Amino acid sequence: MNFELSEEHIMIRQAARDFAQNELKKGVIERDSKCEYPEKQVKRMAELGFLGMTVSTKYGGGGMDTISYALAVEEISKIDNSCSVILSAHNSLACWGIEEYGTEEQKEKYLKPLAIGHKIGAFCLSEPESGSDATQQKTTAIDKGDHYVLNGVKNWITNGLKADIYVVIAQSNSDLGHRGINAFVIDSNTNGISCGPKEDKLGIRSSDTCSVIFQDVIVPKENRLGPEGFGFKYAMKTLEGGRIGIAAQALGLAEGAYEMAQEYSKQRKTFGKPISQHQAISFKLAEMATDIEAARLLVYKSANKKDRGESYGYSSSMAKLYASDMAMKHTVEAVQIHGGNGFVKEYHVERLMRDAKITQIYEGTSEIQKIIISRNLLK
Ligand code: COS
Repeated sequence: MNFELSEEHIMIRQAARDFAQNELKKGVIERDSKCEYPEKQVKRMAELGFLGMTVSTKYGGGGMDTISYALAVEEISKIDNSCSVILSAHNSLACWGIEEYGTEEQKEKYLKPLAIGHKIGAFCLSEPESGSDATQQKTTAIDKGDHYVLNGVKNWITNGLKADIYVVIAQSNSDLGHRGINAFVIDSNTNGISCGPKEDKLGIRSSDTCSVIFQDVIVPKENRLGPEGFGFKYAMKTLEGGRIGIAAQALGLAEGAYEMAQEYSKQRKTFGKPISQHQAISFKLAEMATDIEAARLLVYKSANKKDRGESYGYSSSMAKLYASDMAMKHTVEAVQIHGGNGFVKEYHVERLMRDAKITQIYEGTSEIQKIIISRNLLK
């Protein structure tokens, strides 16, 4: 068993750390306040190769492993969780499934521009009445011979407004339940597709999250991903990997908050000494550091399982459950350590606390992760 990162992993982590420190930090508070999409920063992520980092080199991607991806998400999340979720949704939710299940033609047409970051991808699964219970898809994709016609509304779509390419999950035959569901890859400018307004969110405020509406959208048969009726499994497999990205995000933002709290506690004095010298604070820091380390091991372990071709759904759910609950708990503590300063935007930790909440919700709530983990234990 080897717990050390390779030279290459260390280099990737450093590149992501430098990018986050030098190019994301400046302006992050303002972008968050104004819900301003990080247009320039996303372009830079494309130039630096982060956007298609997990896509194989055959299709123009970086050909990097899941550990590298987790490290990049972790580092970027210390500073800017809107950028890290854009990166994570693009890689895990859009690119991965197209590469895994798409035809050569679909990969040529859709994956290649995603891999080089010329186009942005989004994953359209959730609906107003189908979030945790993803089998209950109300969006329909009716088979009309050589094409399908899609109608319905998707909710909470990360990259919804900016995406050029959507992966869409829809029901084609409700008599078959989840076995009637299909997955499609669709240009976002196809006739009949429109977006709702950008959501005004508690956290990750500068990423664009919106509804996507499909009205009599004609989708050729060749745009179906995988065989007929494979859509639900396509979505579940996609989320298994997506959860590694969200777990890495939670890990990174907890680390970001911890580093700020540690630094602050060494500067701030009360009762004649730095607050880090009071056990009330040093014990908090000790707990934070220990929980962060535990989350890191879970995140890297699930990424490593994926890289080794082992089954990783159970492991990625554990990583996401632990890392996201840990991130929520410890970002609250980081604000507490900052006292009144923690409550103002200038000190960044309140933003990380707000951002942490979504990691317990998207790509399956903590409760959903417990369902997945307990089913695995009890089967
Ligand atoms: N990989 C592949 N197939 C899977 C799978 C997985 N991880 N999980 C379930 N399936 C398959 C099952 O094998 C079953 O197929 P068959 O009937 O052909 O055997 C089918 O999917 C239905 O499985 P199951 O009965 O277990 O589904 P449930 O509806 O009971 O619930 C959970 C499964 C809760 C795990 C699933 O609905 C889930 O993950 N929901 C959360 C969705 C989510 O994260 N939403 C937020 C989206 S943000 S993008």
